Amino acid sequence: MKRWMMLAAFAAVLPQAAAAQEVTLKAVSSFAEKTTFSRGFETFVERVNAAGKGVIQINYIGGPKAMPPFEVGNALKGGVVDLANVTGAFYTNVMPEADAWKLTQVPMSEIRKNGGYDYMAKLYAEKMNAILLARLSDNNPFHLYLNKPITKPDLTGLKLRITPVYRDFFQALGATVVQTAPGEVYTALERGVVDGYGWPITGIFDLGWQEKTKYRVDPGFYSSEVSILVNKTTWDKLSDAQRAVLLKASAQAEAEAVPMFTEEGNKDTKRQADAGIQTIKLDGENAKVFLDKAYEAGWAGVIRQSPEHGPKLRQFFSKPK
Ligand code: 173
Repeated sequence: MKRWMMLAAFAAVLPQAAAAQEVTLKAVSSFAEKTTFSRGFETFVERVNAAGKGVIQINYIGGPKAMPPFEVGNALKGGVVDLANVTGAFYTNVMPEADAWKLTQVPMSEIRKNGGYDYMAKLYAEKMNAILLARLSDNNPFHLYLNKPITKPDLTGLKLRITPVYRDFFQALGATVVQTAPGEVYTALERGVVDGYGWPITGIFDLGWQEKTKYRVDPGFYSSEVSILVNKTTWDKLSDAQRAVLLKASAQAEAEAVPMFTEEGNKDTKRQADAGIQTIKLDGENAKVFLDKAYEAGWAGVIRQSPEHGPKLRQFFSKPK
């Protein structure tokens, strides 16, 4: 009898024992390894691997050499990878609403409180089988970089490299657009295939684009979003202890995003000037038209792609009136 009871007790704890074993998650970045928009994620991986010994580990397979950026969303959804460092613009095929993150005018800390995060979380679960763990870039405006000058918010006659981030805005100002992954920008500039490109204030030095860039247009617009996503099936299987390691490193990473990108933005602004990139500063009424058009065309694009959710997201993400 005693023996039987001992066996039963063992059987009862067995599932927990199995769950308590170390698990290894596979991770990919949609930006090149060790560049501006991968660094926050790579720090996250290091921290998880240090804190998670015997509990949870991350196997980081790398950047676009491991997987093309525009395929990362589908790979995460299908569980080909468990974790991804990726921006919404790269997986609009899976979840068009994710591109709306670029339009946030309030910080993530506020969106986590005002219901915006919860609203998006439902869409991530339903459309992508995913959870957004942490936003790693914020307070990081995009800019238009050019090799031909402009004097007003009119891009007629210019051919520009884009992703979904810039498509509606640049087209609304009259540009012709061509979508490429970041890895193809240098060659497109070198061959004169494009007259310019959209990119945040930070990171143009990572792939040498300063060599092929004459002008940056100010003001910047929007706020770049790159986030850590986890596959929800993977997440649901983790133990509380395993989740705790990921959650702690996620909270730390998100808290660091704004101060880090504010500092990096200041540094790269100066570095661009030092590299001879001239600023085309639209001012007064021209700047206002440029920015108004950016948000108007941006939201129109999101709402066109998602008439059901776009207007709700606009309420959560916009500056309170
Ligand atoms: O490739 C891009 O221009 C892009 O969409 C993006 C988004 C966030 C950060 C950096 C680039």
